[in-house]
Amino acid sequence: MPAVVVLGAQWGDEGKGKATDQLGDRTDYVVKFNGGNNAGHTVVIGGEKYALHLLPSGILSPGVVPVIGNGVVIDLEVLFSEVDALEARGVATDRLVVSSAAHVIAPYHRTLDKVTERFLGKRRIGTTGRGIGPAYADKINRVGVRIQDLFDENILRQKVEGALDQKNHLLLKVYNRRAITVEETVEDLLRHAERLRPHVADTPLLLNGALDEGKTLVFEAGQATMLDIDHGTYPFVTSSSATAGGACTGSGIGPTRIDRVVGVAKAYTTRVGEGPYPTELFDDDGEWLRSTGGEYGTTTGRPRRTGWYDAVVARYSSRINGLTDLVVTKLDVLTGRDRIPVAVAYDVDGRRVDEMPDDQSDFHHAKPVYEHLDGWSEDISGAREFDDLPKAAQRYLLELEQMSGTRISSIGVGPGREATIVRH
Ligand code: 2SA
Ligand code: GDP
Ligand code: MG
Repeated sequence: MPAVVVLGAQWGDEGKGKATDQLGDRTDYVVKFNGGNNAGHTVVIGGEKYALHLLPSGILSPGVVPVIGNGVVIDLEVLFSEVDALEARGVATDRLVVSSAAHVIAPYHRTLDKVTERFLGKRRIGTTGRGIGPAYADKINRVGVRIQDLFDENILRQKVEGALDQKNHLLLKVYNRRAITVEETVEDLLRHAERLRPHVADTPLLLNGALDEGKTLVFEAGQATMLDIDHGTYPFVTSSSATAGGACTGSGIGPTRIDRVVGVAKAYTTRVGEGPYPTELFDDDGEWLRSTGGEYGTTTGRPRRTGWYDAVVARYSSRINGLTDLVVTKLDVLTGRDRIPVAVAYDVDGRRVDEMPDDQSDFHHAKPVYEHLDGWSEDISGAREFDDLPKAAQRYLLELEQMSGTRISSIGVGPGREATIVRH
């Protein structure tokens, strides 16, 4: 498996961190290709819990080179506080490689993220407030600051001036906030430049060379398909390409080099932030899923919205990403239910719709059409083979596999590294 993409098949927090970590002992490089410290990936190793944001999950496996690709936006303060926290726990981080073409999150991006959300009021996106959207907006607007700009103060100053021109106008005239100076920004960005320098590289050259040598690379997505800037529930999305195509643009490798695309899906669904969510539960079942599944944001601590599995979303994800495999996580959370509803289609204003509506308004109006599958009551957290699972749990997975259109290659039955059933 030389090049594998691991991505979220729903709205995020499916357990991508654990899925990536599990490939660790067979992997040479783990490459983060989109997003930034909006992400939160939890990995539990030997009872020790690690929450990663900007660092690729590969940082926890000693033999793996963790790479932050050009598609990521980097908050340097967060990067080094994560590095320091891991070092303090005995995790070596000197192998980290950072793309010279990745963009930087500056303090004004964080400010703008927060004031924009406040300004949007009822129309807010429910962002993580980490400056992600404004940093990507500058990238697309061609006024972004890249990692390589940090190593030439004159260039950096010019870029920051360019970026602040319009922003100060906006901050002063529209948001009634104080202007941000070039000096304070440059000083802030330069604070970590020298520490960063030895980690910076031409990562597309590095990664293509590694593929030429037959090394194994895992491309780890932040967020998920339904939060993708192009294919998600726009405008309630993040600002980057979280789908399989993003692995190419965000790391500088061609699509012909990718061998497998693994979608990670929970055995139910969750969503953080605003936006449509057909199977969302507002009743005791929703609260039960939240408390049993521990569904609180890894980055912000926000309670996650919860709902039943949505096979329409899963089929859409399979299609958009060209999934070769599905990893179903958190099956253990569903233990103890008599019957488990699964959405197989939608009712949109009285019409049955079997595939993801192309029209966003239709998706906002979509009501789930449920099939009810049998549940199980046995503790499944110790299952390590498919046959160890109760028959009803096996049937639940086989139904999901059929409805979702992709083979289920692995199943999560607990947060720990070992709590996994590998099928293929
Ligand atoms: P942003 O900050 O601009 O990326 O927010 C835009 C939308 O993307 C959602 N988003 C996320 N959804 C799920 N998990 C994420 N990471 C954290 C986690 C979230 C947290 O692992 O739990 O701690 O709250 C993540 N990051 C961004 C976000 O909710 C908006 O809907
Ligand atoms: P990511 O953003 O996709 O990496 O997911 P998060 O780390 O934000 O959220 C997933 C949560 O589920 C974490 O707390 C994981 O430790 C936990 N988790 C992952 N797989 C399983 C599983 O199979 N069972 C249970 N009970 N928890 C899991
Ligand atoms: Mg997460």
